[in-house]
Amino acid sequence: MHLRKDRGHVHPVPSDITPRAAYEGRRVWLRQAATTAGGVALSMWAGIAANAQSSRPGKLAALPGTRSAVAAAVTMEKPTSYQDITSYNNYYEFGTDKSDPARLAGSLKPRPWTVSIEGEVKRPGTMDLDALLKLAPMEERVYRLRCVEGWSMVIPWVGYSLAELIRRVEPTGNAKFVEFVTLADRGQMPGLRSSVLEWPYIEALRLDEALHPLTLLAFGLYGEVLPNQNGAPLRLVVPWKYGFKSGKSIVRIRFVEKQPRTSWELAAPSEYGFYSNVNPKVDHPRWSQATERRIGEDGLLARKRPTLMFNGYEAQVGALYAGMDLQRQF
Ligand SMILES: Nc1nc2c(c(=O)[nH]1)N[C@H]1C(S)=C(S)[C@@H](COP(=O)(O)O)O[C@H]1N2
Ligand SMILES: [Mo]
Repeated sequence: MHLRKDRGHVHPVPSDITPRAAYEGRRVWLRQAATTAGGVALSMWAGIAANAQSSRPGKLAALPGTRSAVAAAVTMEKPTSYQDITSYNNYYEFGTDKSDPARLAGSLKPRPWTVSIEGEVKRPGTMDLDALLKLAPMEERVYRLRCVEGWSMVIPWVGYSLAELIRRVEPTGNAKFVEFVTLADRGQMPGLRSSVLEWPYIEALRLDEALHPLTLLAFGLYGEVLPNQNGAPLRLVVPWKYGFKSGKSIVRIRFVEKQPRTSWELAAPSEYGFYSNVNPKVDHPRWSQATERRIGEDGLLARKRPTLMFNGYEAQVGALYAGMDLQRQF
């Protein structure tokens, strides 16, 4: 399990994305935030963000993000190491072993890239990656990612709220759900030879979930563009749902009236429901969901962590599910 650096990544150079002054300016801001009034929480936040940035791995093009306006976007937990985040992956288009994506995703070409916006919107069309990178200011958001398999990580993502994009394309009154279709190209993705899932990989959210400010369109992590194995050049991150709701390498976003059939529902409807909210009280049919193992804390003495309702984001997202029976709509 190690990163291959020898395959040609064709990522943007930093100057394509954010003027150097803005990047440098953020460092100054961070220093000030940590030293002037502003309280313990702010300086703690700055400490974490500065950590994430000072340990910028220097492997891919820089993609810095500024402090997120979404308060809950910052957890106080220590980010998982870049090495673990980029070598222990689920990306079935490159194989089903955790080490397959890091080993094989070098064949993914994240540029040029376009995303097609379709369905119930007033402004459908094709958006180029460069336009998407400039659409809204990049923010750093440290979110927990909890996989349905029972492990978790803490990842310093870079991106902006999906709502920024949704507002600009103006959904019609008929748009009730948003479907995310990800790349399925046999030439780039050896895992497509397997029929473990139906390709392309499809995920979907209710429109109000998609509009929630915590729902992130991510373009980077640890201050750099996304490594291929983490879903370059752009992916979804829905922090209160199991990891599989966060589709990688998105090529199509469709606004629809009826609830879409998603890949995991099609593969195993009794195990993976549409909502897939992290919920310690609803077990997977084959295992408990009450606890989780934090990647990087393995070993004999590692304690299991209790899994939190909505992955710890209950205060922010609980209202979206008021009145729903979450045992039935799991
Ligand atoms: N296109 C695509 N997206 C995907 C997957 C996948 O197999 N294909 N796996 C999902 C699952 S199960 C998880 S847990 C997360 C893992 O993201 P990470 O590898 O960046 O930690 O990606 C999700 N997005
Ligand atoms: Mo997962």
